Amino acid sequence: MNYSPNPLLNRRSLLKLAALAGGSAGLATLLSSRLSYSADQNQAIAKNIEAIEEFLRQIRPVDSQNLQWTEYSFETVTVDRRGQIIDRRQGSARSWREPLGNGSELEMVAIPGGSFRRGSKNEERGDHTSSEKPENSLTTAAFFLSKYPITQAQWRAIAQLPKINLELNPAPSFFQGDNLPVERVSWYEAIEFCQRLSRATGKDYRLASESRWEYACRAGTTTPFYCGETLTSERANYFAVYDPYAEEPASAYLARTTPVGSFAPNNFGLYDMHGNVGEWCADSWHRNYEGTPPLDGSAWLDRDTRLQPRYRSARLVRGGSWGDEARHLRSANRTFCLPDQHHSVLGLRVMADSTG
Ligand SMILES: [Ca+2]
Repeated sequence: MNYSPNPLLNRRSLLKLAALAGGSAGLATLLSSRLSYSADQNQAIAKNIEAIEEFLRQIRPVDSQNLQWTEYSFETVTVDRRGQIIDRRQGSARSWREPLGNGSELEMVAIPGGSFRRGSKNEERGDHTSSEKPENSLTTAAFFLSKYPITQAQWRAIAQLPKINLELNPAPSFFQGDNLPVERVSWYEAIEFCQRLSRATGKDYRLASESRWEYACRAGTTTPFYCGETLTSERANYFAVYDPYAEEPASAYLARTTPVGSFAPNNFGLYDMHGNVGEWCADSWHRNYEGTPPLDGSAWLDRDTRLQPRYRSARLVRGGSWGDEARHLRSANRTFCLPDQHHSVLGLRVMADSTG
């Protein structure tokens, strides 16, 4: 990283800073903070939820034959429980680029199809509410996922396009910078982004399903993190000064978002899956994997009637953020926010289906 970290902050100054950023620290405390920046337009779009769910169900695969492919190389690392590097590997991945019109472009990575175990084992620390149980086996077809969370330059390009259902603020983020991830966007606004992007490009873009998100994050690994048994601030942007996950020392805390791609990627060549901003997924929140979750990589869209009515509209958020402790960044970790919530810890990444 070519960034100078802030001096270590204690919990008190963190909370003060996070309050300035629009709420309490991290996704984990977001719900208890009862913060909701509902705008009138969000209320209007909430009435349109059937149309949105239809949009999420209907997805035409992008023809992988008609794309301009490039291959890129990267180094991935594996760490032990102390956060020490025990393995370095050269990886490569294939991607294609979608021009967005203002000089920015969207890079989409080919994610191979495959099977995996979703969820966490009892011996994996951090699943305090058993939301990651029971583990289940899934198989997904190949798909495309954006290499990075959506940046502010990308957001601005799409926000300038004509409205479909909802106005988009071209500069909604608390931390400003073209190459920083966009944040303070609601789930409804993330959907509007996908709708405008799809209309402008003629390709169907969606938010990832949580199952594909986890599959893509794990990239073949079964450890708590794609880089192994724990994290340090050299591996991801998160609240590394508090509550170590394993035996790693406390490390630097930046208290802000970082330019996308600042840390080593996973085996699929995806960056910032752990930390930086949490990422909206398409699915409705279900409090665990009991019931009938789809096992083919598609989004679980029906409502969880076991939840209090207030939370039935909640949507999945994955990957943890700059304000979360390591356990909230685990590949299996699940959390949720209400679909009209905006926060400086919340962004998005986009997915497209593939013909193969
Ligand atoms: Ca992330």
